[in-house]
Amino acid sequence: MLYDSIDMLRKRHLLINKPEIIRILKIQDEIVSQIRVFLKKEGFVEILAPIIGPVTDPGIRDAKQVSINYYGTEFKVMSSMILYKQMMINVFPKVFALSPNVRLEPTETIKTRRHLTEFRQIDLEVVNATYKDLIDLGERMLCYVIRKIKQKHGKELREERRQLEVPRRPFKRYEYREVLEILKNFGVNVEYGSEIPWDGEELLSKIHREPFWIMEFPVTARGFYYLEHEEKPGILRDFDLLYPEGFGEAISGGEREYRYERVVNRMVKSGENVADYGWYLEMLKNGILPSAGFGIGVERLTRFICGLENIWDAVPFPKVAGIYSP
Ligand code: ASN
Repeated sequence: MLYDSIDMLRKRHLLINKPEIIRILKIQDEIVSQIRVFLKKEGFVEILAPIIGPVTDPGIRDAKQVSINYYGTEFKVMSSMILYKQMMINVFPKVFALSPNVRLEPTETIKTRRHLTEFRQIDLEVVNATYKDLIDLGERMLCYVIRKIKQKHGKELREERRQLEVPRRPFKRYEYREVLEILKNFGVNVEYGSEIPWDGEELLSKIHREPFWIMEFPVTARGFYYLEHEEKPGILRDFDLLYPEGFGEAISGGEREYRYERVVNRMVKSGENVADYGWYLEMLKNGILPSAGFGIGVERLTRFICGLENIWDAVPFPKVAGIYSP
């Protein structure tokens, strides 16, 4: 909307009080408030998200983690708080946090218009839940928020020229292997076992009018913390939600591996240095209940609800790969 060049993106801070940006930020305030209302009604407890720690989520595709010097020891800035929210499940049966994350994405992600290097997710976790329970929760949460935004900000959505419908439930559910077949029919070949590339995700998103799930990714495509199917070895009990109309990935989550030996095994297989995860493994050894959870990106949800071309309009001070900005 406001950008015809990267130079304009560099000067984005000077555009912060444009009516278009104000309108988006008002809607965003309501999105976050309504997610909190929804989760409170569901019995969730809000916890404070960690920002730094000895390790962070390694399952961030081609992005790089950020290290800082913490009194002479290497610490990481959170790429996601997955390891922490899983551990909080022994304290509260349902937890969530508005969690800030940093991921140094490759510079070509500027072209996807949906990647930020600093972003926030609503990260949540539920004790003794299955991935299908979480799929159900994600659908209800998304429909609730969209309904509320339509009620409270219909005027602003019209000003954005955004036609937004509350999606019909249940959303379509594909298994990963089915999605590979669909992509093949469009001439996109994805090797079984690898992540679906960004352009593949965008294509899938563009051919849908409603949000849809991709479930059961292969173990080689994801982080060590997802639970493997007992009856389908090599396949995870996990999922992504994709927005329609080309907006792409919305949610990522699944059931957790919570058994100490199996986690160590998976870490070794995925090339992690087990010694780095001391605190996490200590807690697992003491016994952690089974759980499932997901994260939903706040800026991406704002982009989808407002129908924005670029994710960087969905945050007051955007950080985009390779761009120096406040
Ligand atoms: N949010 C994801 C989860 O809950 C983790 C992530 O952000 N990579 O499983």
